[in-house]
Amino acid sequence: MVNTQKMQKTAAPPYNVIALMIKMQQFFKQYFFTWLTGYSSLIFLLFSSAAGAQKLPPEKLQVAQQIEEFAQMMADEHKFNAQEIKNKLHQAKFRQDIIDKITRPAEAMPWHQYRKIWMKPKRIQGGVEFWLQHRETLQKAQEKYGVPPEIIVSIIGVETFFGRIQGSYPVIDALYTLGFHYPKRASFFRRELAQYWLLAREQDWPLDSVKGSYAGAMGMGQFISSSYRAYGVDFNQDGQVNLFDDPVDMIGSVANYFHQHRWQANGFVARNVDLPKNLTALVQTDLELKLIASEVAQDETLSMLAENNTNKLGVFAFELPDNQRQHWLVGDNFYVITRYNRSTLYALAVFQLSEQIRSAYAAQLK
Ligand SMILES: [Ca+2]
Repeated sequence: MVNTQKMQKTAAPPYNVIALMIKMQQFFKQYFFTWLTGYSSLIFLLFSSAAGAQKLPPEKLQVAQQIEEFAQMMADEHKFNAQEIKNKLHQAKFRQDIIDKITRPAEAMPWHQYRKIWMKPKRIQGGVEFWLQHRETLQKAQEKYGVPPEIIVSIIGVETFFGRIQGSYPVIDALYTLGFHYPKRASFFRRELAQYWLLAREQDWPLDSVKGSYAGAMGMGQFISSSYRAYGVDFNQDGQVNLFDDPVDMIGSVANYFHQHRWQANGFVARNVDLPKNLTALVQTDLELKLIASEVAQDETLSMLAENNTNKLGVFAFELPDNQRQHWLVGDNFYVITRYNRSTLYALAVFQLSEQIRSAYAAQLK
């Protein structure tokens, strides 16, 4: 299920001493007025040289302090051994390439470039083969969760090319890097790190050996730890939730994820529209859909946009070459796809790929 290759161990600095120094500094800060903190820092420095500890630059000291707090929280809230958590985190590797990747996601591309990554004959054909191979499971998932096969197949196709590319970053390194060295989203990734620890304990995984994406997403459907715990299902009922190399569990889990995020069976997803000039003000940029479908249907000007199988509607613009734009009217189910990855580009790519896979599948059956 998971790669059990051992991580290379590196010698850990004397972090116990650092932890003690941080505690001392916190103690001084707590019990003296602000003007005294200068003295506490002096005492801290004296103590650190007396203890023979390495002098750490401020950012490293801050990370050490955050690790200390994280380990303590894991001990208090989830009964882990704080020292073991600290040891693991001090052995985890910071990876600059992860920071580089998260600051330049594919979703920042213009639509016409982004679309090309996914709409390839190989991926469409791969989807048809995956569908044929797992026809019964996909049918079972649709019956239970109301999510059609083409959407499940498309998600697994976009995420990992049907399980073939699942990511090569140790999850612990990814979540450590983003949780302690990427302030913009540190609290999110530290929460995921806590979830990862809980998940590894539940699944009895060796913590160091699980691999995934640069953002710590795992398996065929690239579930982050909290999603794995909340939405992963043992769809083949063998006693394990295996989203790494068990397509049956993966299909059930993707369907369950969509179902829990309120996918409507046979509901409207998206349609390309020629938006009249007087309606361009409807184009929205944030993901929450703005238009109430029942009101749209009653309005004379808007009624051209009406769709029955949805509660809400939204209009998004997508960039084409030469500064051209394409407009898409979307419904609740489109919004549900953005719960998997919060991007309209992602949702439209998944939808368009699902349509292509569906027609190619139907053509192959003839
Ligand atoms: Ca299973």
